[in-house]
Amino acid sequence: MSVEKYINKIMQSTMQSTPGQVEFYQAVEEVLSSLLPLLHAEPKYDNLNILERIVIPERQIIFRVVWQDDAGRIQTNIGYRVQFNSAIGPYKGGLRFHPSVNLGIIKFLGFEQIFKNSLTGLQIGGGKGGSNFDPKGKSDGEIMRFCQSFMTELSKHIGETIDIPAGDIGVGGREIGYLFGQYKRLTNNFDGVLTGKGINWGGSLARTEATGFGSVYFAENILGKQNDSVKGKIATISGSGNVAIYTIQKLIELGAKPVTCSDSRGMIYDKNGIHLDTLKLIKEVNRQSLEEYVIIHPEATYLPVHKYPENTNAVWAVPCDIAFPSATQNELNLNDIKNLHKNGCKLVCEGANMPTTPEAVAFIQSNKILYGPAKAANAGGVATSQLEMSQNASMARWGFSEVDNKLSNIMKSIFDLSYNTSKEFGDEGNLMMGANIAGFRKVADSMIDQGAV
Ligand code: NDP
Ligand code: 2IT
Repeated sequence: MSVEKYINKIMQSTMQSTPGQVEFYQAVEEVLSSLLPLLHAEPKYDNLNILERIVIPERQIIFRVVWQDDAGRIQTNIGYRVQFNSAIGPYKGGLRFHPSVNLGIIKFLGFEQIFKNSLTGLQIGGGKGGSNFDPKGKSDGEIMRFCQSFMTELSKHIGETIDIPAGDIGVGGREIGYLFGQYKRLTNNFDGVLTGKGINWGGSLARTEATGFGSVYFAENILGKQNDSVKGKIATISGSGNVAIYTIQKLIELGAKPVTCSDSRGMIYDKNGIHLDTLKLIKEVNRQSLEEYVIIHPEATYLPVHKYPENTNAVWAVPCDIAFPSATQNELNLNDIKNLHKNGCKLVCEGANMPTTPEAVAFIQSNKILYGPAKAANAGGVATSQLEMSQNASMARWGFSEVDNKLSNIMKSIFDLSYNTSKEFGDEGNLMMGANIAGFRKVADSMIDQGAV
């Protein structure tokens, strides 16, 4: 059977055995199709059935999460932890709390995490979890009771050398605190079992900033190869959460001008540059809608989602040199990339996981737009999580600049690895192909070393 037919067979059997998981199929299809040059060169992955194995999680845990709201009513959610691959280290990956969460979404994120974690060069396997719980509009007490109930089950499946969850959409420092408190109460252990912990109780400096900072460091590496940099560039950013905020901060620090941010209700365009303090106040302190921004800065404009032109994300219609999708999956489609291209955008660097639709990725590649694929560009977050684990295990504590320097070096080595791998397989500069092959090869070779498990 040809390699192309083999991949097609795996896609078919994945769709048959796990129906309805569209985001998962999208992630698998992207990885498998970019492995073609490797599979042609190396028959061992095919002969040893590595692809069949790698698309099936080692274990997936689905559980009921029951908690009581402030009115005394019993509420029920579904909890997930998908332990996808432990060939190169303990399962590692975030938890997402969002009403859209289902098994297919957690599996897509867990699958991406395998290769992302491999690219960091650190000993971490791939996993992901979460719940369809919606933190919006909940009181602190409700968030705490939900987190305690969620951890009551999750605690049976995790451990500092087994599986180490962290944050993702809807899970930040507050939620990690409640989850850690309950884990400690249940197990009587002060383990580094979660990352993204508070600085007073085992967290690492620079973990909060790491994904956004790392994404901008990755963009600097891409632009550096063209003797260019982010300095002086107009940047558009989607999202206004952890990744977006620290992407904006680093862009400002390096002399770029970020002019947009967004949330699920609308977007801000501030042609003078986003005011970081205002953004942090609205989102990190007050947890408000972005609409508040124009009350403080009336020169900026706010556009609600219902006024976006049909089938477009208005963030990507704003003229820019560089774009950082940093909210969620499939938030940048073919119309959006055409808008970006028309307006002269030269780089798309993915802070979010799988933010660009397959049609838009194809457009990026055929129009030679520079591209930082998510599993490389946003790997700074999980890499710094591993630096937190490392500090916990050795009872050490590193300063901010020490961690930030390590992060910057890791992002450079991910860029170099992806770039050199693209060159090795005959498509120099195709970082998506380079990242997928390099991430896959290390995991697949480790699976081969460890036998039929
Ligand atoms: P946050 O919860 O801090 O922020 C998410 C942001 O995206 C919010 O502004 C949110 O708006 C917006 N958003 C979420 N879902 C949607 C949606 N369906 N439509 C429109 N806007 C949406 O999450 P993070 O910043 O941590 O995560 C952002 C992305 O980065 C995700 O794809 C995540 O997987 C990825 N990522 C995160 C890492 C991390 O370390 N945190 C590491 C690597 C990747 P609103 O508040 O209105 O919902
Ligand atoms: O998608 C991701 O890489 C994350 N949400 C961070 C995971 C982690 O373990 O720090």
